[in-house]
Amino acid sequence: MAHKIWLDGQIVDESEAKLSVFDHGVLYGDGIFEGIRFYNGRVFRLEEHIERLFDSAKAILLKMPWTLEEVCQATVDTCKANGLTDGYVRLVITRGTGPLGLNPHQCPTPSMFIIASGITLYPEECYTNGLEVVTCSTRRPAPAALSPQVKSLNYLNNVMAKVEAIKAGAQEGLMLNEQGYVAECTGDNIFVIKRGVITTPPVSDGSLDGITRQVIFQLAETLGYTLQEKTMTRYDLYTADEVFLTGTAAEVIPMVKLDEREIGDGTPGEISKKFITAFRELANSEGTEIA
Ligand code: PXG
Repeated sequence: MAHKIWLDGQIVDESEAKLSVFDHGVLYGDGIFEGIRFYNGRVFRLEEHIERLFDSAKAILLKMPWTLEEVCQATVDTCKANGLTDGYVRLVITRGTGPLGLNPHQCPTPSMFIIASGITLYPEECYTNGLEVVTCSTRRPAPAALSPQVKSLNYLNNVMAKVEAIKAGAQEGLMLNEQGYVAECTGDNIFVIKRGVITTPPVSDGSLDGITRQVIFQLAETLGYTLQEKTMTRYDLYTADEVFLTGTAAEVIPMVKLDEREIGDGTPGEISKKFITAFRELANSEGTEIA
């Protein structure tokens, strides 16, 4: 069935949801996005995602013509218009239409569109058997070049890393920062477990401060695990007992191999499994009602 798309205040058919070729989102990747999951008729962590969207807008000097509440409502309305109870909502805000040339001040009106659909990052069996990952030569750009906190429409860096991973026969790629320390995967944050202690790189090492990453911090407290932020090299991953990845699209997924080294015994670890279960329970039990 064709999607119903929220576009600049109206719900339209997918075939009618069109942008100008002069939109700076298309011409320069000048814009931002969010990806949010909804489970059981409820949008998970809606406010957190929309607040991050507004932070991205502020960072790129994009003045939002909608309030936070209006964007939350539009997100819920799009899920409802598509008759979905479970899926993935993708919000995109572009700088809008303007003449050729970088100057964003010549684009008076930003555009927003919202898609409610589904997303599958990895085959279902990877959630039970674990992911195989390779290190990419494509580095995460320095935070001083473009902050990884801005969810911008410039994802080529991550796309190229993903291509490397696929070419190597892996499902996901590990991205290092310019100093060679672990940053994150192409669309997921990373958590490493050694002797019961959970470690994740600080976001200053070049990762997005994922909403799912924050859920893991919360679950670690509930489940009684020590969680620390520490700069890591690949050695820390090769010698870990367990590793798992997190993201809205990815959810929580075990990683069992990196660069041909088995992590732990090469199967998803017990602590990772506890987090996967706890995440699913939480995601299915709270959120903003769609109905
Ligand atoms: N790192 C990067 C670079 C991301 O883009 C995450 C981590 C996880 O963050 P959250 O807040 O989702 O826990 C992301 C998430 C898509 C898509 O097509 C979006 C992401 C990842 C993969 C696909 O919408 N962003």
